[in-house]
Amino acid sequence: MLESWFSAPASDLPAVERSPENQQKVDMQTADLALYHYDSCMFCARVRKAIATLNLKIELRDVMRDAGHRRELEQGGGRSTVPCLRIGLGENGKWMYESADIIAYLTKRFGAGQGATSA
Ligand SMILES: N[C@@H](CCC(=O)N[C@@H](CS)C(=O)NCC(=O)O)C(=O)O
Repeated sequence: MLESWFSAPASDLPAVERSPENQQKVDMQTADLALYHYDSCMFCARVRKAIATLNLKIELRDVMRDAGHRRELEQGGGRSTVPCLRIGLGENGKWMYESADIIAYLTKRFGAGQGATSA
């Protein structure tokens, strides 16, 4: 079971395609998102794969390679667990933990049907 979990796709989503105008709008909407993660974290890998499938430009902040990113995560989100998606900036920023919640949030906000089509 564990093996199938590892080899399972991050989601059942088809790849997303957008017109240049819609992609530009989405890029603006993702400009204040950041994913705190690290390379060898399997939960992070699932989220990174969903981000790629959804064709999103989301800044990746590696907490193993950058102590500043780790500090931001601990201070902003309250704990060091990854993956964590920072949504928004400053005091209005929200910190979303749990890979499944992050994937569901991104899919609902940016998935096919939200100005995007499946490839
Ligand atoms: N249920 C969580 C599991 C997250 C998790 O266990 N992350 C590990 C890395 S793979 C972690 O950050 N552990 C260190 C910590 O919790 O501070 C999810 O799906 O996101």
